[in-house]
Amino acid sequence: MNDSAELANETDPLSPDTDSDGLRDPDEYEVGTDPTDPDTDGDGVLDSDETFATETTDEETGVTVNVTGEGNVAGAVSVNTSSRTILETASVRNASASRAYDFEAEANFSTATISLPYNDSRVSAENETTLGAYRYNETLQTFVAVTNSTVDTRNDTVTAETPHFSTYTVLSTETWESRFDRALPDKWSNTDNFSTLDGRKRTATSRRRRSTAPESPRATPPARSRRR
Ligand SMILES: [Ca+2]
Ligand SMILES: [Ca+2]
Ligand SMILES: [Ca+2]
Repeated sequence: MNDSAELANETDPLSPDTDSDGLRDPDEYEVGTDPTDPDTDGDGVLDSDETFATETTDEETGVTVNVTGEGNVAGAVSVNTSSRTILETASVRNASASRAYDFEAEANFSTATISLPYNDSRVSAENETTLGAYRYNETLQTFVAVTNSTVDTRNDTVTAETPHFSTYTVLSTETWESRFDRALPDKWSNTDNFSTLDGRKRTATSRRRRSTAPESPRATPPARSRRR
């Protein structure tokens, strides 16, 4: 905002927070409060402590974020194209219908709704409705489906609600989950299947189990070759 616009709105061009309520002038315009009144709605709660739903669309990625929190949280959100190494794996590439995005917010929020654009040429028409938003799980080191994500096949976006930020992408649920259906040797137990996907190291769970002697005198499982 330039000085003449500030003057037209009776705000001080030298102060980023004219009414000293903790919400900067440009943020006041974003959330619709009065930059010259510290308590716009007169309820005794400062404008900066009021809860607002704010939205931002990242121009470079086309990702839209709608967040609910105190002040202009959307103004504190950043979206960047992710470069996580898991994106290079065949199972992610095969199922992927969008880039992956790293979300960050330099402010607290209660809920966020993210809308991720996808490339519909990456999926067959019958699979398009089964696209889903996936969140990178740091503990499991893989993408996990976000519950209740929705597909807008007209605008080619997948929308999901989340309480916290991480890396998100759009995957074909069918293709992504089919890697679990690959023929595995009968002798594999479920836990073994889980820990060897994508050549990942054994999970923390299995490491913990091994260390709790003398619970099981079982020897280390024999090495298994992985067939693809
Ligand atoms: Ca203010
Ligand atoms: Ca104000
Ligand atoms: Ca108020």
